[in-house]
Parts: sequence; C-alpha cells; structure tokens
Amino acid sequence: MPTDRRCITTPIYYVNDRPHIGHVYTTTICDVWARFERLLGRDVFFLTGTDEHGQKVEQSAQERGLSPMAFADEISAEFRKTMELFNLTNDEFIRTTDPQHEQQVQSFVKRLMESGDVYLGTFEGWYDAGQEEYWTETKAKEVDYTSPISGKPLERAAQDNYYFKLSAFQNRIEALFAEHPTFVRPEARRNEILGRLREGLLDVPISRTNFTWGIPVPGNEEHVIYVWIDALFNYITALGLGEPDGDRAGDRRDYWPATYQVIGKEILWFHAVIWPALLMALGLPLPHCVYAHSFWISEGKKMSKSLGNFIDLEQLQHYMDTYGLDALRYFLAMQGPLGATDSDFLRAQFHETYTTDLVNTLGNCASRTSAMIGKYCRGFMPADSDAEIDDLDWASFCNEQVAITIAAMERFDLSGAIGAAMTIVRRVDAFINDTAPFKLAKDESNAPLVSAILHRCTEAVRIAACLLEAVIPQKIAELRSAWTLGDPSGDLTTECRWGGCKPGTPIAKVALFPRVDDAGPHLGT
Ligand code: ME8
Repeated sequence: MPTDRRCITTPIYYVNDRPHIGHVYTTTICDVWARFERLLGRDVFFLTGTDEHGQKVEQSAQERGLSPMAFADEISAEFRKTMELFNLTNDEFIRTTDPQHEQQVQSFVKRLMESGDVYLGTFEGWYDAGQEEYWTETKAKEVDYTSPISGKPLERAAQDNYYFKLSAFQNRIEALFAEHPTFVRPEARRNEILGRLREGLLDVPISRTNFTWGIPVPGNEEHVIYVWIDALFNYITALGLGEPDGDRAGDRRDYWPATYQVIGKEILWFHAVIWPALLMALGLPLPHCVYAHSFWISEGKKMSKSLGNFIDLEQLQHYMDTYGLDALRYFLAMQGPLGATDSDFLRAQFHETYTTDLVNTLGNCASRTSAMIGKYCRGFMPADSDAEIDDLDWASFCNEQVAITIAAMERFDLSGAIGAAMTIVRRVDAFINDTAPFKLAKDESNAPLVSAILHRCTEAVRIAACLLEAVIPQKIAELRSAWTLGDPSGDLTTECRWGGCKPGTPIAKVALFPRVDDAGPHLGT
C-alpha cells in the first residue's frame, strides 16, 4: 500500500434505531481524522453506512406495516441525511441491501465453504431472539438463561446451521495480538479481549432459518447469513474486494487494509476476533487498528431506549442552532469518550467548553489580533523585526506544536492534537496580555515593535487555525477568507511553517465565535 493512502471506517448503523449522538459522534471523529489526513495531502477513503438485515428489522418493519425494504429505505435515508447535516465527508455510504454488497457477501461465504472454513452443523443450546445470538449451555447458565441485553429469557434452540470454524484460528489470533500490540486500542480494551481469548474460541453459527430478511446462503436458500457476518463484510465489499477482477469498483481495492476501524466498545469482539479470523480465512490483509471508543452517557445516566434519554437529532440540532456546528464538532472531538472511560454529555460543560476555548481563546485572539492590525497597520500583515520581545522562539515553538498535533492525530488522539493547537493560541493570548501592543501603540516610536508583535500573533494564530481546520472547518474557512490565506494547499506541513503569511497580506477583522448566553437548563435536557 502506498504510504499516502489511508482508509477509515465507522460501524454501519442499524436501521431499527433512529440516528442519535452515538452515531454522530463516531462518524464525526472519523470525519475529523479523515479531513486532517486529507489536509496533509493523503489520499483518504472514509466509509460509513447502514446495516439493514436481520430479524429485528423485519419485526420493526412489520410493526410499521411496511416491507423490510421500504422500512430500511426510510431509515437509511435518514442516516444519510444526518451525515450531510453534520457536514461529514464520507466518501461512500454503503447499505447492506445494495446488490453489489449482497453478491460479494455470497461470494465470500462461498469461498469460505469451499475452503472448509464454513461447514454445516447442528446447534443445540440457547437463542437470544433480541440479539439474534446463540448461546452455549455453559454461557447461558452464566447469565441465568436471561439475555443480558434485553432481560428476556433465552429460548431453547436446536437447528442446522452453517458454522464459521473460528476455533481453528485460536493460535493465529493470539499471534496477531502478540505481534501487533496496537491492533486493538485503547490498551484497556485490548486486555479485555486477551482475557476472553484465554477462554478459547468456539465456532460461530453464521446462518439463520427462522426468518428470511437477509442474504441467502449460497446453495441453500433456506438459510440467511447471520446479520453480523453480512455487516462485517461491508468494509471490504464497499471497496470491491469481492468483485471479479476488472469491475467498476476495482480501483478502490488499494485502500484496503483500513488504517483505522473505529467502533464503540460494545461491538469489539466481532471486530477484534471474528473479523480478523474471517479475513485470515479469505487470505486478505488485516486492518492496522481497530479502535474501540467508550460511550456517551447523558447527564450522569446511561442512555437507553427504556429511559428515553438518548440525545437525539432534535437535541443535537438545538445545540447546532445555538452554538453552531463547529462548536458541536469541537466538543465531541475534545471531550468525547475516545479513551477507556465513558463521557458525560453535560449541557453546562458544553457551554463552558464553547465559551472558554472557542469564544475567549481562539475567537478572542483572532479578533484582537486582526482588530489591532486594522487599527495600527492599516489592515495589512505587518513585518516582523529582530527585536527580542519575549524569550520565546516562536518559529520553533509552533513547529513543536505542529509536530505534536500531527503525531497525536496519527495515533487517533484527537484531544491531544487539538490540545497542542490550542497551546499555541493560549500562548498568543498571554503574549498579547504581557506585551500590551494596544498600550505601546500610543507612542509612535513603538510602531516597529507593535508590528513585530502583531506579526507573530497573526502567524501563530494562522498556524493553529490550519491545525484546527479538520475540527472546525467552517470557522477556519471564514478566517482564511478574512485573512486572505487562500484554500488549504493539501500540504499542511509546509503550510504550517513559520513565515507563511507574507507582510502586506490583507488581514480583515473576524468575529468567529459569538458569545452565547448560558441557554438555561431547558437546552439539551
Ligand atoms: O452495532 N456513545 O449498529 P448500531 C458513543 N450495526 N457511541 C455510540 C453510542 C454511545 N452512547 N451508542 C452508539 C451496530 N454508538 C451494528 C454495527 S458494524 C459491522 C455493525 C455508536 O446502530 C458506536 O460507534 O447499534 C457503536 O459501536 C455504534 O454506534 C453502534 O451502532
């Protein structure tokens, strides 16, 4: 794989749920990463989509008096609209009902049958109808024959099933974890999987016969392919890896293997164990990293359907209308549950982050700097001088923060990346306060000094803005236009070098983040 290619995926979202903050969160953090990589000049493929088969979708459609396809069309369209609403730049939106996906899944399963990795066997044990998942006697006993997800009793089940021979991959999966310690991140999640791996891998039933809304098993149409197997394959069917050579999507194949497969922690086992085993069985390369983030909870409580406390699209829209989309993106990326612990979505904290970071720090520095340039330098970027104004070598300081940002983004540490960019802005803020150019300007003989200070402020804010562009693209586009910075060059590293904005460049005043009154407890609750 040429090093300038990157691929990032989100889970594909179930159509039996309406889009909510969880879906927007995962897709937004992938979007931030994808945009950042594009700004660095990399060729990025960013994939998301919807997971549309299975018993639950069939039932939800029935309840609505719709065919499963009509139901899936409706909800999938809603997810697609959500991606547009939140300015998410996915390159493809895959649906598991796409004929291209279905055909490729069948061809993969056929290959697995031919290689003996999938076989027909009889299962006797327990079935969790809500999760469409089978439980062995031992496992069912552990949960007292009750679904840990729905709380409903497990049902006794005996049926012919196609199985994936996961047990045969025990050694190879263990070797994968030993040889690639960053295959699963964060570390705490990796340790959980290592713990479960020690219990030994069992074969996985991968077909169902008790309903029909799914992809038929090739050669035995009484069975449909288990929705999880169908769904996992989306990552490679979207790239055409199961298409015969020379087909339409052939040129996308080089994006595989994915750089990051970003998911929530609840679906890690499928992605960290079953998925790589399937790829191994097919002789395909494995993703570089499966990144499992934690969960948003809401005002101290787990979000759940029964509590009805999901932060839904309407609430997100409310935040967007009040604070702007970029503010929401900033908050999600900066305060989200990217590590091993859950994050509480607190209205008060949202307001505080917006006011402290965006209004008082970034917005304030950009507006103060450009207002002073308007007042003291006729609105043009002033020249620097050799004057030692403070003890900081601004060029190397900024260089360091650029390197920290790029390295953090590379390891998917979004808040680390944003933090480094904000370090630059905070330093500018302190610099303005310490040197007080607005006071110096009262004496005309200080003009060269004032120019030098404002030159340094502008350069530093410009560099921080370039680093933050992936997070708050609309606001940085405003800044670019006011400060005549042109469009992103596609070479972020060069753009972030000190001295990129030449003296004489028109610098107009900007007001990026308007102050918002604390909107009161009704917002988002
Ligand atoms: O699991 N906080 O789809 P899904 C953060 N179709 N992220 C959350 C969240 C929360 N409270 N709730 C959900 C499925 N998510 C399968 C996936 S992939 C081959 C098949 C996000 O609609 C998080 O990314 O239930 C989680 O993994 C995903 O939504 C689950 O979406």
